[in-house]
Amino acid sequence: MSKCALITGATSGFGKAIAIKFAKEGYDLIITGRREERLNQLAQEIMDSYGNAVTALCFDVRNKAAVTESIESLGDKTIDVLINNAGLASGLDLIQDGDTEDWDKMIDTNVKGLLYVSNQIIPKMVDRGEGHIINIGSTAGKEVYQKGNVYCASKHAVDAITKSMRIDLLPHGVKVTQIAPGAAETEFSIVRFHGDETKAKAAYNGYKPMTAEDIAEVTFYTTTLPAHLCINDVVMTSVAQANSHYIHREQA
Ligand code: NDP
Ligand code: 8X3
Repeated sequence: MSKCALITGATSGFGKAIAIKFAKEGYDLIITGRREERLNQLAQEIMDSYGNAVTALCFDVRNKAAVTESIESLGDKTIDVLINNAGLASGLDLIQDGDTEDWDKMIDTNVKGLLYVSNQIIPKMVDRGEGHIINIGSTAGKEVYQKGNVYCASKHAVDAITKSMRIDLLPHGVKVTQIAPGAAETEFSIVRFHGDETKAKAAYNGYKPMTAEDIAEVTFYTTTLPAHLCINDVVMTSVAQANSHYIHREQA
């Protein structure tokens, strides 16, 4: 029987690339996101191209009741791999200039949303004595940088939650992995800059950033190891980036 992966935030970027990679490798999928048309289109494309079973669940991870209802609708379907990917940066401002609506979005999505989804799925993994949770963190969860304040805090929380999950789930055979990427060109910066495509593009000027497919390859790799092995943490960047502070940009 095919294994099944649930991927949050599959309507673009990493989540979409991860869905396609897992489908190519034979997984059945549950894909989620808020943009229903994109979600259904991806589900259809994957079913047509690879013949996998794909369930599309449209919900906002910030809405606890919607998360519960959507995941309960799956009944007793086994989820072998949960990929907590849905997330965003909203704004890039000094703390004194920050917009509390941006702060709410980031904390509610990146931290509380990840917890709401995990809360629905972890108990079933514990009952089965197996499963794999992969949380998409960030280099922003490893170091803070100017104007990163609340986004960095939310990704430091993902780092801490990942480590805590691994400790709490130790007796239950559930693997817990964090993937912590640096800069990758997706819709991330367009969202961060509230739709300003010029500012978004400038984030990748002068160097070759990672692609969503790079993250998908590495994410999938962490699921390919023998049952007794777990990759705990992957920090991955483009070769032009050392960490949150150092990116080597060629001058135009
Ligand atoms: P994208 O903006 O391309 O994708 C974000 C995905 O998250 C979309 O599918 C979006 O779907 C979903 N999402 C956002 N908010 C919600 C919500 N409230 N409820 C449900 N789904 C939501 O960005 P990336 O693919 O780059 O980002 C994916 C993850 O990777 C994020 O957690 C991000 O913080 C992290 N990351 C990104 C890096 C980068 O440089 N790109 C580097 C390191 C980490 P929809 O809008 O349809 O709901
Ligand atoms: C996204 C990478 O450097 O914009 O998590 O924080 S960065």
